[in-house]
Amino acid sequence: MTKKGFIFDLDGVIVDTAKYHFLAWKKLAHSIGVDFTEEQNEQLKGVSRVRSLEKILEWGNKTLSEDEFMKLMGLKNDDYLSFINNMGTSEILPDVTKTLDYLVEKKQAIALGSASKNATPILRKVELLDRFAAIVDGNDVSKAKPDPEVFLIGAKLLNINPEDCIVFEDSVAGVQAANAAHMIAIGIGEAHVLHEADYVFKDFTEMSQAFLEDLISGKINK
Ligand code: B16
Ligand code: MG
Repeated sequence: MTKKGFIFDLDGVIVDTAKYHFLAWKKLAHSIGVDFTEEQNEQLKGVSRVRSLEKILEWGNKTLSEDEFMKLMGLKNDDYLSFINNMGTSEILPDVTKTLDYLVEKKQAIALGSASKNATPILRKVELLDRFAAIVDGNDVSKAKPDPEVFLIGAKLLNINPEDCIVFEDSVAGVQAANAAHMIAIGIGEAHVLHEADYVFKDFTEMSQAFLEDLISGKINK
């Protein structure tokens, strides 16, 4: 049996940090007189920090000097980290730990593939860092999702061919990145939003052990 690589996105798959990004971006937007809604926050899922601020400025018709831009990014991240500091294991999304532990028990290779530059401290806070053989995050990539770079680096670090990797993603850009990497794309969220994924589950409680077993055995492939 060919060894498989399982690559997990972080925000929206393992933990719901979108709510903290929302609070931090809203405070920043208001500080420069720009409105910021939950709908707009949705559009920032899976999007890098730099690109997120660029989008907020576009929506508010604002321009900033390079210095102001960098300063605001720093302030946003400080705010975001103040929420992260209070995170604990109770914030892990349903059945994520069960799924990770099953894959560990089955000796599968597991990596993280996230746009966040705060991935390692978040995984440490929720006590899941030890489940991952490789972490690829916003500090390691030069091209953002939907570019496949983040997942291809993950496959390389796991020493598994991309075609033998399975990606769990909650964002449209992330699903597109998995497809571009020729990996099995499993959407976590709404089927009508993630329609480009090979399979979609509302969350990990809906994913059976038999399905995971079929991924491991290769019965399910791209
Ligand atoms: P940071 P993911 C993404 O994480 C978030 O979905 C996105 O909203 C955020 O802007 C991005 O990380 C960067 O996060 O500011 O912590 O570097 O979904 O790719 O795990
Ligand atoms: Mg995500």
